[in-house]
Amino acid sequence: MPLPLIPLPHLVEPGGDPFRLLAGARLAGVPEVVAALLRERTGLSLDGCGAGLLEFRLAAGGAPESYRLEVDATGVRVVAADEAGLFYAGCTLEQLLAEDPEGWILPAVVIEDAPRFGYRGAMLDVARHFFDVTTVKRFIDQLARLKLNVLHLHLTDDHGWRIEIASRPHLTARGSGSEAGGGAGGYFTQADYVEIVGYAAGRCVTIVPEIDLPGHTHAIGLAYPDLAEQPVLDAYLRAQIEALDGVLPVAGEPFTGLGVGFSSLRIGHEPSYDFVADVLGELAGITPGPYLHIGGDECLGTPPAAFADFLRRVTAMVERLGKTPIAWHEAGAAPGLAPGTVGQYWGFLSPDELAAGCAQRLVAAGSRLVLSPSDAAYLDMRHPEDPSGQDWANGPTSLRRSYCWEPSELIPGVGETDILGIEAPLWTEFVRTPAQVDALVFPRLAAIAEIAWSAPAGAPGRNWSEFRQRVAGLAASWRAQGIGFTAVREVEWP
Ligand code: TNX
Repeated sequence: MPLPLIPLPHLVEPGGDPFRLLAGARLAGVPEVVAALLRERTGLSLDGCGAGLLEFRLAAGGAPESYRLEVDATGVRVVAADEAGLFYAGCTLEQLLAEDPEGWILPAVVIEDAPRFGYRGAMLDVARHFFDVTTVKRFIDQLARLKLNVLHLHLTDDHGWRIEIASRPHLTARGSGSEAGGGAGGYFTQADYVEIVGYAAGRCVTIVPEIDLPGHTHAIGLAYPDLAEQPVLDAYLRAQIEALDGVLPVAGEPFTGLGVGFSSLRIGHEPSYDFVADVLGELAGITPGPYLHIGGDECLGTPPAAFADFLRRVTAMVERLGKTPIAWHEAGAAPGLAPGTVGQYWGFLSPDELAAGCAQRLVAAGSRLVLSPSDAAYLDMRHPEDPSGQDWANGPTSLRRSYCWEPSELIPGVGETDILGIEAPLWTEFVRTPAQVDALVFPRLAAIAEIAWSAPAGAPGRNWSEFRQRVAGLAASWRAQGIGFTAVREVEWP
């Protein structure tokens, strides 16, 4: 059996006798989150009163986030390039922990490791259904342990506005009290958001907040009717909604349906830009990370010229705030985006012309891309063995489909250096509880994490048959964490 490591490290050389981890082992230089991880998993005090040493230290010169980990019978030695490297070495150690009748052991091994992509993300949609701070922290724990380093929070949509904006208090007072399918909704105060950002930073995770604009904005109309267009219900949008659930949007009333694309901010209206400036300004002020996501998807009722005008102005505004804008790939249809805008591709593994064209135009204009191919990386698609979840993206989505794709071969003309990273979004139209989150996210997030971190397929061990075995090897750790993963039939779970 291969060692149960996901994502697969760059280099793994198994050695001789294992290290036996006992209660008295000493932790030297081990980051507090890592020490807590090891204590929590093993139940050992690791108080330094007995035998065994786990020694972590920083050394200049390595690649960002890289580490070297050595385990032999005498103990563990880690050298890392930065804090993230120390943390990831700790995550690797936790995955290596195994139990035998006498207690905990770590197999002897030398590992050298560094990520392929700098942006390795997951997304949680807290707009369709709201998830509280505790649930978000738990999600951060889970993704960080797979060496993902971005949590994109989809904070606003037609169904609700989920982040307090002090200068625009009606947004949460009037725009946060509903959800897809009905429900109480909710929102993060700025203090909640700051708490999430801090918790994430402690696990080397950057929060990327998204305010979806100019579409997906029905909830803004509940708060500031003057800023919102009337819902566009042309023949196409009506037919689309009829096919989904028949719930039509009504201006000024909470939207609980499944339709998309009917809402827009009033683009030719100057107060809209004052509003966006207030919202993005406050958000930038509480977001230490480099990115602000401004949406840009599915503006089906917005004339193309108005859409382009809006994105040009708003990407420039984000840059003036000192942040890098990210927008869904539809932004590629708009000329004149601020240089450096990042595009997020959500087309299929076999791109249609429209999606590929948008992505290619972004790259031609100097943008880099985050890849979220919806039929491989969308966590809200259902598993083959479970009827819950969406299936519009060629669903159901097997673990194998999530795993077997190569980022640099996804979109013609978009190569390795054009790719900033990979992200797996969880949209929550049908997701209400933390248990449902677990069941959709696991095990597929492990596949996405490996694509984002590990060398391309073909490197030793970097293939589907070994991945299946390594995932099975992680089940014990996931169960210990209380993760209710879906036991997909493609894997022989222990
Ligand atoms: C498409 S992906 C959307 C979302 C939905 C999702 C459901 C994207 C940019 N837009 O609005 O929630 O499908 O799978």
